[in-house]
Amino acid sequence: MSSFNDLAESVITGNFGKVKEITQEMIDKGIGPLEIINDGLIAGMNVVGVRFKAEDMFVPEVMMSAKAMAGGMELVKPLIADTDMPSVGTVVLGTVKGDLHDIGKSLVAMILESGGFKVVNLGTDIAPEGFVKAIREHKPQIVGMSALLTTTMLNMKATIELLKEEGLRDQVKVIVGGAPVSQSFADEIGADGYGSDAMVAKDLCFKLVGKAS
Ligand code: B1M
Repeated sequence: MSSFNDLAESVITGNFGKVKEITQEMIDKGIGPLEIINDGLIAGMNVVGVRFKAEDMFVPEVMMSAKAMAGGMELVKPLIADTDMPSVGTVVLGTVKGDLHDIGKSLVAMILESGGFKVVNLGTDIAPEGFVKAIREHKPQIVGMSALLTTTMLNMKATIELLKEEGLRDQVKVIVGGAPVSQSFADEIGADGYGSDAMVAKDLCFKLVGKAS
C-alpha cells in the first residue's frame, strides 16, 4: 500500500501516471479525499514551492508537478461536496487584451489552485470589459492580470481604470505579473500587488485575503 509520502514524492517528481495510480489506490482503500489532498497532493506541492523559491527546481519541472497534482485532484474532486472543499478565496485570472501568452498565467493558476484557491481562468486576450463581467459573475476577492508584452501591459492600467468607473475597484484586490511587469509599474497603475513568479503570487494572494500560506 502506497503512503502519503509516496504520493507527495510523485507530485514532487511530476510523475502524472504515478500520482493518478496512488490517488486511485487510496480512494479504493476508502481514504478520505481531503486527507489525500492535504497529506499527499498539497504536501508534495508545498515542497515544490520551497524548492522553486530556492532555485532547486525550475519552471518546466514545476509545471510537471502542478499537472501531476491536477491529475490527482481530478480523481478526488468529484468525491467532495462543494461545501466541504476548503477554498481560501476566489481569484479571477486572465492575460490582458492583445496578449496571447498563456504559459506563465496557467502556471500561476495551477499554483493558486494547489494552494486551495478557486481560480476562474478567463484565458488570454481579455479586454477590461471581460474582467468586469467576470467580477460581477464570480465575485472574486482577487483579480489577477498577466502580460508578457510591453505594449499590452498598458491594458492592466486600462482595466483598473474601468474597474474604478464601474464602481468595482473597492470590491477586489488587483495583482499583476508577467515578464515586463515590475513592482514600480504595479504601484504606478494602482495595483494592490505584484508577483514576480507563481509562488510569490500565491503568497501575495494569501496575504491579500488575510490568511497564512
Ligand atoms: Co512571445 N514574446 N510573442 N510568444 N514569447 C516574448 C514575451 C518576448 C520577450 C520574446 C523576445 O522577443 N525576447 C517578446 C516580448 C517583447 C516585449 O514586449 N518586450 C515576445 C514577442 C515580441 C511576441 C510576438 C509579438 C512575436 C511576433 O509575433 N512577432 C507575439 C505576440 C503575440 C501576442 O501575444 N499577441 C508572441 C507570440 C508568442 C507565442 C504564441 C509564439 C508563444 C506563446 C505561447 C503561449 O503562451 N501559449 C510565445 C512565447 C512562448 C514567448 C517566450 C519565449 C516565453 C514566454 C513564456 O511562456 N515564459 C517569451 C520570451 C521570454 O519570456 N523569455 C516571449 C515562461 C513563463 C513560465 O514565464 O510568462 O514570464 P512568464 O511567467 C512567469 C512570471 O512572469 C510570473 O509567473 C510566471 C512563472 O513563475 N507571472 C505572473 C506571469 N503572469 C503572472 C501573473 C501574476 C503573477 C505572476 O499575477 C496575476
